[in-house]
Amino acid sequence: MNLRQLFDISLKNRADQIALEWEGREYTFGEVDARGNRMAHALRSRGLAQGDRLCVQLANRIEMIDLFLACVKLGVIFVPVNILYRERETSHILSDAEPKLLVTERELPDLLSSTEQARDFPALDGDAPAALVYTSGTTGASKGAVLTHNNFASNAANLVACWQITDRDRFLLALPLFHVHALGNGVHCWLVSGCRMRLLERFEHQSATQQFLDFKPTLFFGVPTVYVRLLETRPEDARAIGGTMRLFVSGSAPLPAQVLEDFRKLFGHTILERYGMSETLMNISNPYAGERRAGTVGLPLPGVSVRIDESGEVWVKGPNVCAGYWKREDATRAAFVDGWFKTGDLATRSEDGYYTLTGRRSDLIISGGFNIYPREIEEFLMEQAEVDEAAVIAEPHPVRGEVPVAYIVLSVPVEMSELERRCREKLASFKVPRRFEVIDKLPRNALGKVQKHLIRRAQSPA
Ligand code: MLC
Repeated sequence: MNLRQLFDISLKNRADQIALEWEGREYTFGEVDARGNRMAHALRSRGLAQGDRLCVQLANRIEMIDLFLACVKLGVIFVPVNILYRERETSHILSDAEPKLLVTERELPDLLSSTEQARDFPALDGDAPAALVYTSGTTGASKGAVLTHNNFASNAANLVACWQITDRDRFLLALPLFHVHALGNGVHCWLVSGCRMRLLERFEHQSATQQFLDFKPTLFFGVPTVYVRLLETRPEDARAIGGTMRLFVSGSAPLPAQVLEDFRKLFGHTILERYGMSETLMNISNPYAGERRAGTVGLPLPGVSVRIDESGEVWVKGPNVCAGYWKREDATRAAFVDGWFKTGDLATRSEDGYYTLTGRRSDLIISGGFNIYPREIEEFLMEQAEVDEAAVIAEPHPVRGEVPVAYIVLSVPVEMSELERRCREKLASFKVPRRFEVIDKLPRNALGKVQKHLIRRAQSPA
């Protein structure tokens, strides 16, 4: 079954039920379907057909859902692009994905004029690619993980079953739709379960309490930074929110055990932590009914095989794992062995099967749930005439989990504020180093490889 047929469970069978709340308006599943059909015809009239790519760089809005549904219906490959990306970051994705069309706010008015609604779409195999999600390895340039209809379908079926999501749920979604957390988990669970979703443009901690009290959701997905922010909620509001809530889920970065504990005291709910990644969607999850164990990510989801190799690295295999990297056979070969995908994450498993993530093989930094590849920032810094060498490392941060800090060796003096200004101009805001520290030289091993752990040790107080 492809995603179009899977989504029809709600789009056709629940046509008169309220599906979506967006900017104070309610839309039925029938209306959501009709919007998707109209958008599909608009894309088709621009020449997009099965297998073509559509890049979309938009903040959360109903048209983002229209575009995703249109792609699913046509078999066009959806390529979401982070709205915080600057031209330097976007241009790589555009040249790699070679889309027929890039949709930003500018292109939208034109696409919304279609009135054609016929559901005359091509037959599609479940193995057809549904999305390319760009993610970097240890190299600076990002690669497109090819996620198929079957990948998304198996992921959604798993989450709906394991987290007991039904059409009685009220789901508040405030995460960005350009990532798999909101798209692969959020939008798919909504359309498969037929629940009611209120979509927000973004999570704003100043207005979050009001959104919860007003919508009275039963279901919420967040990254740890969101839960840290929610700890600022007034106790009486937290009790009211907890009273109508059924399930809080956390993922995309490790949830500190203390946050889980403080959240439980305030809201009366134990956050359910799970583990996934762009290439694999969801792999491991704490149980809905069993023990949600603090500091662990729980047990493998149905159909997902997990093993830990001698070096402690996690490998996964299952219907959720992507088909490979777009046009990158070398990277695909490096990441897969006999159908097993090498995650780059390190973990241990308890006697009773709970997995605990203990670290990462790469020096990936996760800030507020956004992935940062130090190599990309280092390369940018080294392009600056005054900078000889640069190493970017993670520093713990109470709200964002981690933030990037740059250690640089200069050939000519330069103001740090000037370096920061240049970073801000060319890199997404979450990648801009919080601090720049000038050092004499980077510690290297005999092979010339930078020893980042030594910088960290030299900088941390004894
Ligand atoms: C963050 N910013 C945004 C934004 N999110 N800007 C526009 N739209 C968004 N959606 C920018 C802000 O402008 C600001 O930039 C900076 O980020 C911090 O914002 P803040 O207002 O201080 O927010 P804060 O309370 O710290 O919360 C940020 C956040 C956001 C947690 C809401 O970081 C976020 O939505 N993160 C979710 C990322 C995510 O969905 N990851 C999933 C990856 S998928 P400036 O310039 O002022 O610094 C994956 C697989 C898996 O990993 O397993 O899920």
